[in-house]
Amino acid sequence: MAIPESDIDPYSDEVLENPHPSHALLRDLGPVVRLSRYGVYGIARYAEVRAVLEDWQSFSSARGVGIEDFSKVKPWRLPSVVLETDPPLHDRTRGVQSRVLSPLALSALKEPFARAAEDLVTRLLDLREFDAVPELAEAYPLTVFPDAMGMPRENRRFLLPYGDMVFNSFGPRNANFEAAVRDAAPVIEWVQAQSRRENLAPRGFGAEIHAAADRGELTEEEAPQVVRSVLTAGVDTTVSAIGAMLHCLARFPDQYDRVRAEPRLARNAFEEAVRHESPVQTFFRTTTRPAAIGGETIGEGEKVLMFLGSANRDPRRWERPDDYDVTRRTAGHVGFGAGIHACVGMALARLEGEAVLSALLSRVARIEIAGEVRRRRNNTLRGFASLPVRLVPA
Ligand code: OVM
Repeated sequence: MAIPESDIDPYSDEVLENPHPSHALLRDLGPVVRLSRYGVYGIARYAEVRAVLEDWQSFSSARGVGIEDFSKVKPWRLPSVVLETDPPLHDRTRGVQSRVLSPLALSALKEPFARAAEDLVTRLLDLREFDAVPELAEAYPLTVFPDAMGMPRENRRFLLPYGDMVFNSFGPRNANFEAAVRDAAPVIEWVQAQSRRENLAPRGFGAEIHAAADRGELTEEEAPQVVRSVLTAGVDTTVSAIGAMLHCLARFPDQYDRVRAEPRLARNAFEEAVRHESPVQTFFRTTTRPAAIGGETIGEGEKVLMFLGSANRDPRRWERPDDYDVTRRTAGHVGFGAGIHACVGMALARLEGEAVLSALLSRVARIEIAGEVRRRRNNTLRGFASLPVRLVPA
């Protein structure tokens, strides 16, 4: 058997706008496909994506989780000491984040997050019709997340262009990347500065990460890098996930009714939105040795592109994969990844998603699309540039 080839360009405007037809083609070609445009392998089926995520020994992150191989091309920014590492370094840095962001550590945030969501929904009900991207999907994380980090009030919006740039950088150096770098240039220094101890409040995730350095768990140099990692990964992702949830609930009104009838489903409704949309669409690994994928073997030093969004809609794994179903058993989806690099902030993301939806349920009878929905173009993140909605009061 030979590994099939495809000239599909996952980073073309057309595919980024609507990746689903290309994902289906890639899945049907085989368990692993050579993507001829970029000289990398692509994996679009659920079983193989999951297997690669769970085998860090063969599929390394230390040579970058974007298209560039750090052993061949100098990384364009200081590599993340969490995302772009393997054990043992990864386990030490990740361990600090993991304790700071654990479900138990976050339980104190449930109340303030709920209150912030209720306040926001009160204001949005006054507006009635608005663009849900800036007014809700961005507004909510941009309030609660920097508060929880211990950041000052000023310039919080700077986190958005920074994240946009980094998530673009995992793909090729195309027009999306170039534009994002231009937009983010003025905020890069600010983000670095926010990661330093003296700019973080004495209580919050930032201070807790720096405290780990006092205990010898991180070096003084690593601590701000571990904070930077959280700042980079913590906003654009939840913006996209909350946007996806609103889009789903507006397009599947019976599902919104279902959650209203049983508010305990709010958590799963958010989770299902993460599966359905897969805000983080792709990440790469690099093979450390010849590695088997679905019966084929690829050599050492190859870049492997995992299509998380495709895995999450693979009909080999999911029934009616394109339906948004708030009662679906979502366990096993790879929207947050899997294995040692699985999203360390997922409990925080879930808390945000659940708080937003719970606040909507009691006051809003229906969410309607009220204008032209426009997708945002990013090499890694799937989200919206604009999502006009109308809230029908309960
Ligand atoms: C990091 C980082 C950046 C972007 C995404 C991410 C999804 C992590 O700097 O560690 O995880």
